Amino acid sequence: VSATGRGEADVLIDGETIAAVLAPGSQLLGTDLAASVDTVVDATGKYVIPGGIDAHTHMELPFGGTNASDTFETGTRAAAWGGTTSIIDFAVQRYGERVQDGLAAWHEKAAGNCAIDYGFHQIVGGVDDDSLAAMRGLLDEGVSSFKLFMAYPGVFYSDDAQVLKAMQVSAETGLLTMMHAENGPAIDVLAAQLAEAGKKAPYYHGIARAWQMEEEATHRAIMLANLTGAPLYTVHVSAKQAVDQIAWARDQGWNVFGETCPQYLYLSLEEQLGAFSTEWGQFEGAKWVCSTPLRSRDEGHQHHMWQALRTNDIQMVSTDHCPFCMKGQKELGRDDFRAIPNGIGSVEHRMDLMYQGVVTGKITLERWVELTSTTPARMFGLYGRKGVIQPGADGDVVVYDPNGHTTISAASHHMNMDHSAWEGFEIDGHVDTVISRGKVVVDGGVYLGAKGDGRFLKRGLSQYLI
Ligand code: DUC
Ligand code: ZN
Ligand code: ZN
Repeated sequence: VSATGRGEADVLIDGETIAAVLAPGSQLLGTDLAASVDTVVDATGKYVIPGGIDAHTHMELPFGGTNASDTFETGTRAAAWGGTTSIIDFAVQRYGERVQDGLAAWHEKAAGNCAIDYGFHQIVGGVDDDSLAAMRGLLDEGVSSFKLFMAYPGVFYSDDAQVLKAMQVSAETGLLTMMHAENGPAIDVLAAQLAEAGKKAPYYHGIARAWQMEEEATHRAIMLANLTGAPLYTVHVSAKQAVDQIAWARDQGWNVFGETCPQYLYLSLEEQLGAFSTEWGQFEGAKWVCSTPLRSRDEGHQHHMWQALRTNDIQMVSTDHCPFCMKGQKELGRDDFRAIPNGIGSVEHRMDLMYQGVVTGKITLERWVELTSTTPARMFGLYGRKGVIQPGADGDVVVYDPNGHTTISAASHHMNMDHSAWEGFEIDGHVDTVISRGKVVVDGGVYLGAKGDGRFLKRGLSQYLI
């Protein structure tokens, strides 16, 4: 299955690279193919797809007074288990640090530790003359996108003047501007007022981060991008009103794109009320505290988001994998939702969760591949090497069994988390075999990968711009 169609074929991988895609039973150089190769993976009755690309992860992110609980080693291993063979993680520059130092620190964390290939976006948390100059050198480092935050004052936040200046560099260099679009200063006032009124349970995280805060910031980002000529990619879109802003901008013909995450397609704010427990508002809701927040089930965001995936108003699904354990991490906010580290871990489940959209008739098989692999490759300058099964591409291939079955649970997942935001979710389908640059890393429930197999991906400019 590719983004453009489906058919029966044999895939020949030579070393790390796809050598040929052949009609079934083909002869190669006069020999019977199956008899002349070292390893045969029988995919009869199963789907053969390009390895997943998760373009939004946060391994080891220092955040909320702690570090995201997956290291590059544990997080990329879990990704491999789930049929993802490349990640793009976010290197972080904080205010007062140099961009070059932030990027170097991320190389140090990842090098020699990854099970699968990895690239970086650059978070620029302190836009000033020095960082603007450094951004002009990012493409030479193989980093073709940077992320700004309109949220998190005092942590990663950029004000409008900083956003404007960074976008001017984006327009000049072709680097893609990725935006966390929420009005942080207004959210922080609302959050403080809720806490002051004694409303401190996890649920109020989602109340403070109202959809108006996402719609407004998305619109502002779009207008600043249009003014400067910067291409804009809005991360983790959750509100239907933000989707509409992106759709409107795209209707103008502008280079505006949007990504959503599985949590916004399946989970809702009501989870934070303790929908899976008996007592409303109890702390279990902290498992689902992420930003942008889960939206209210009754407001129709999920239905709208699935529609947007069909119409290409939203182009990609990444996880925003940012795992924290309940014990010692999420529980930092037991007395106040503002101290709960924000994030959900899903890097292992994205391919399975999005396949449920195929099972339930919301998207086609081809769209599943496009949303999870081919578009991420095109969007972030990896296409040809990644995101497609064709001669010359890296041998990143997943065999997916549509008749398999999985129940998601913290007891069996491979992420370094003591709980799962998806506990008990029933998955129709199963990742059977995962091949990463020609090496079988997952084989029917057996892990054969190794730390250090993954290499840094130098990325080129986005191939998705008009
Ligand atoms: N959102 C999260 O949920 N976690 C990390 C950062 C972010 O923007
Ligand atoms: Zn973000
Ligand atoms: Zn993120």
